[in-house]
Amino acid sequence: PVAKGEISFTEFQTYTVIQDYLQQLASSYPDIVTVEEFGRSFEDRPLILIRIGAGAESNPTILIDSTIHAMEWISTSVTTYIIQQLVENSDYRYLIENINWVIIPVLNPDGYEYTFTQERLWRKTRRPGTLCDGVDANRNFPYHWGGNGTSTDECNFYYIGPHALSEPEVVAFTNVVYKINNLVLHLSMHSYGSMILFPWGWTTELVSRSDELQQLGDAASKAIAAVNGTVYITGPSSQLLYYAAGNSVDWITYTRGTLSYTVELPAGPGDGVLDGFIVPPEKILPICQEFWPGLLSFAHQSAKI
Ligand code: ING
Ligand code: ZN
Repeated sequence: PVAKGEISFTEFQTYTVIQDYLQQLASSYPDIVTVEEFGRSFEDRPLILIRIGAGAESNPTILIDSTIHAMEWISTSVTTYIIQQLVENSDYRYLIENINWVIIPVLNPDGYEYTFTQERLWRKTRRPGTLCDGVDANRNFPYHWGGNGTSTDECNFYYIGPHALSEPEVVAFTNVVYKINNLVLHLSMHSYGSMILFPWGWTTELVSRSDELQQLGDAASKAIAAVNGTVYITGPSSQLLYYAAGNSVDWITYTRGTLSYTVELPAGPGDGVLDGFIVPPEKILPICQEFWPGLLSFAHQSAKI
């Protein structure tokens, strides 16, 4: 356990702990940090983002969202670690002087809370259904909604919801995106598979900036591998992983043309399909630390600094 307002990477943290940490950063570093409620979840939890910046409002913006899928706890840890480094490690002052950061550590707080209290491997939102509850919020975006890699069965992992944008978390996220000027990079943090994926999820056709997306992804994965030898493979999600229409990265690429990636962090050690989501606590910090140079590479290249 950590004291109120503090964070640690020796264990996974609840949404309350993360919110308290962000509020603490906002009060300790008021010149560079603001914390904002950008909406409410289905169960009325505050949806929280942190803005970090020490330069011009016109600086390029990098957007990171995490934990749209409840059980992918390592993504919450890595995103919180990124926030900590940007705010509290003065070595990286240049990153906040030259880039504005918008970071959402937990986009699906209802599901996240549920994984701590009821069902460790819950993925979806907590919207009640008839037979089964929850919507896959990463199939609920309004671009090729209901296409390849999705399900209309509410009991399925990849259930698209009653209509596109049915989930308040997705609506709130799209509204954040619409308001960002000069968006140069978006990362959506997931687990698992050690992959850096770019569009499209809905088709295997090539996306328009695919050479650039491949090059930045390869550079990031090289930087990550240099730390402990962990290899992240890079390529289009529909070719490397599976189809996933209606996801956030496809939608941002379509609406903004921004470089946008899904990051699949490393798996836990189990050999079952679902065990991969269970990362032992002692692996949290190494996974965060090895990802950090990858983030630096992405930041330098996308913002040209
Ligand atoms: N993976 C992503 C998913 O939503 C993905 C993979 C994302 C594929 C976006 C294509 C586009 O299924 C996990 N682990 O959730
Ligand atoms: Zn996911």
